[in-house]
Amino acid sequence: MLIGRPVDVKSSEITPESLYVNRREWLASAAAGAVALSVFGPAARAQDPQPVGRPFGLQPDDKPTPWQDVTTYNNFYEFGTDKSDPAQNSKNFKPLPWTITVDGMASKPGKFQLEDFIKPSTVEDRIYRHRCVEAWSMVIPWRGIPLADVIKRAEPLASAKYVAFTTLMDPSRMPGQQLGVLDWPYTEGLRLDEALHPLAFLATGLYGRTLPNQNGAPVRLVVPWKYGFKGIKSIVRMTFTDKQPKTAWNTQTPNEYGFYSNVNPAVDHPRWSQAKERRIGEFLRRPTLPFNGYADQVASLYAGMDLKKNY
Ligand SMILES: Nc1nc2c(c(=O)[nH]1)N[C@H]1C(S)=C(S)[C@@H](COP(=O)(O)O)O[C@H]1N2
Ligand SMILES: [Mo]
Repeated sequence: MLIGRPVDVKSSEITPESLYVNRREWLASAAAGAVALSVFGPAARAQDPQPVGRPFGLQPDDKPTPWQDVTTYNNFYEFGTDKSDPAQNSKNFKPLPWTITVDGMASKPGKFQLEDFIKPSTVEDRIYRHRCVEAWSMVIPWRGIPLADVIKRAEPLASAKYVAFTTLMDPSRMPGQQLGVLDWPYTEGLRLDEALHPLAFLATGLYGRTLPNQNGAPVRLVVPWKYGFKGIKSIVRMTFTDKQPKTAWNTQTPNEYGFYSNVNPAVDHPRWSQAKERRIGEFLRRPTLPFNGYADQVASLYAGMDLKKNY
């Protein structure tokens, strides 16, 4: 794993398709793509990477969502609000070099270069379910490190109760920030015990490759039992605090998005039901699971809390 290098793409990714796939294969995949696109969205292509990683909390009928979908159907408002915008508009974004500031209530705050922040010895591949608050879902093979690793290194004080995250603020590099859709920069937060849970993950890769810009390069949060918007992208700051942090979506629309945002089929969004979800690439909707299928691991974090009130 080459963290800290701008490219570890195979030459196949940067060569025009027609130069390395034989013509018959290319025509077949293009035709299959065209048919599938009309019903389900883009189909898997022959040259796409194979998923790697240990499955976490997958159901028997879960299979990784094709690379093509994971990298072209994105929410990343810094690069536009349509699902296809981030892949298009982040093409020229150069994430490296990247500095992360760790500050607030911790004994070992500091500023780190990405390659010092993400210790290669703890990098692993994990396949997680992903549930967007918009009632669609995916299964995504991430590469990264447990969030607990960087938190423990920072040595938060006993008085710290939360960790806040902030996305890069740079409207010249993130053109969506020139528009007032959100109160930029995007922010998120977790209670410290949630952040220390072994499932909470900092991703620097996808499908065994360097994280594409549209998925939050060079480092983003993944909290698989929560709605996808908790997974803040392109993180530049982590702050330990004793106050519940402000979050981008809660600030924008407080009656629709709470701080916890645990996946909960029993609590509808004010404008739509959360009982079911559409798995990207599938036609029929499937039932949504409490905590997105991770209840056995995480429900105890919320013992005694009213999860209808604390959504
Ligand atoms: N900075 C930032 N992070 C973000 C978002 C965003 O708009 N900006 N969108 C969130 C939402 S709503 C989702 S569902 C996930 C999508 O991640 P993916 O595109 O890798 O699937 O990113 C989250 N992280
Ligand atoms: Mo989302």
